[in-house]
Amino acid sequence: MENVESGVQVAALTAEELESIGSRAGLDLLRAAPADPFEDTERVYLERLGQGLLAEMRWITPERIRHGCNPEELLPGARSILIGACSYLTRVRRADDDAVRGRVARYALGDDYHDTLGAKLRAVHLMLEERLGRPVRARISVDSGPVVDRAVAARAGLGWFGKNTNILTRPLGSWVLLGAMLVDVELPYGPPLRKTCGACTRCMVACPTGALIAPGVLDSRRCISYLTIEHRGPIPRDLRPLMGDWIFGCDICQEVCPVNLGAPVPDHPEHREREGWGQFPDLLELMTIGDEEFRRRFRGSPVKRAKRRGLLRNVAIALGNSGDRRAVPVLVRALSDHEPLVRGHAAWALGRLGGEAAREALERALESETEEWVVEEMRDAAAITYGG
Ligand code: B12
Ligand code: SF4
Ligand code: SF4
Repeated sequence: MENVESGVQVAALTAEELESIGSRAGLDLLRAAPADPFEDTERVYLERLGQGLLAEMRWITPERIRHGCNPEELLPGARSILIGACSYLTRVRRADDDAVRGRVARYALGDDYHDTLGAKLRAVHLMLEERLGRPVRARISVDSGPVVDRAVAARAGLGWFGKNTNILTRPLGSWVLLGAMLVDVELPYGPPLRKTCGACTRCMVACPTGALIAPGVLDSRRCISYLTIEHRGPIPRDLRPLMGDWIFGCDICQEVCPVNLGAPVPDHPEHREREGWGQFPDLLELMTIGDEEFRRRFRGSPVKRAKRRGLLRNVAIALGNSGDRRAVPVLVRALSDHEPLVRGHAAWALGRLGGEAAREALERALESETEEWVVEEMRDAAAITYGG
């Protein structure tokens, strides 16, 4: 089953067989790269961290970066890293009604991919052991693990780095999620693709917050995806109007990408819209959900990462940006939410929508509000309503 060349075990497996194992496991693409250290990635990553470009994602530490860029530290004896990709494009239809709706990043419509991709990689592991006829030591890492998924994908020739920092693949474009598995066997490696974005800068121009500050450089502090998913506290006021109707993640820099044009829609069931959720959810309904309903609706979904307070914070901003005063009653109710984060952003949204009902509610809420920054939000919002 294996050749032994100069002390290195080389698996007798072709690239086609590897691809076929991937597809039997439910992956759209599967490639392998040598498990050498990622020296350039480590340098760039540490630089970006030092420049503050990774915002307040405190779990990204220098130690974690060093660890993730040195496969030997993650799996002693690692020879290869497998990288699997799964497209999350599904068929979606926007309801033909006049509800106030928000927008959700496509990757977050279905089940949590940490679970689904992890299960597919476990299946790859089993098939690999069966095909090689020996135990294979492996370590799986999907997203939240330290492995630098995109750098592995680029090295393995699965895709290339776009200026929006995403990995672009053929024919699935950047609409793919990645999962990695370190193994202690050599595998057939695809050469890195010699593709680049050329002169295109569409994503950089289209980003509403100017988060793509240079080709391939993202300032997370300005990225709507970061703000709506990872950021824990109040969202900086100057960025709120720029967030438009995005309530969880953002797809703009992928929607405008020409490489994504005409990408096939595999419609994997695990990525389809979940009940009570979807690409264009009804914001008035969402703004009223309680803790229990949040837990029920988003169990096993990527959305649970934002927690109820984060999601409702985002919904309040989108309602404020909607310019639709039908949102006033739910926002007024949210002024007495048990979460200060929700109260503060509901106040901001009411200030933006304006009108007498909004003003009266803000003034009433000010009488009992105790949280200092929320008081400030309410005061400023009430003052704005006097203007319009
Ligand atoms: C932290 C994180 C985020 C952060 C920061 C993202 C970022 N760009 O740094 C936030 C929360 C903002 C985020 C957002 C999103 N994320 Co995210 N995220 C991650 C995570 C956990 C780590 C990424 C990381 O290490 N960033 C640090 C920087 C330094 O890495 P980098 O940008 O890749 O750096 C490389 C490039 O800059 C390149 N480079 C250097 N110089 C130059 C110059 C040029 C010209 C070019 C082209 C490139 C280039 O080299 C660097 C080193 O390799 C990974 C999972 C993982 N474990 O890897 C997912 C991951 C990158 N995210 C993913 C997704 C899907 C998203 C979103 C699309 C979700 C959404 N729709 O809202 C957005 C996309 C936003 C964007 N434009 O990047 C996917 C990407 C899949 C793909 N096709 O690439 C990943 C791989 C998760 C997964 N396992 O599938 N994410
Ligand atoms: S995800 Fe949205 S905010 Fe972030 S870089 Fe892309 S377009 Fe900009
Ligand atoms: S929009 Fe253009 S520059 Fe941006 S990732 Fe796509 S091809 Fe590259």
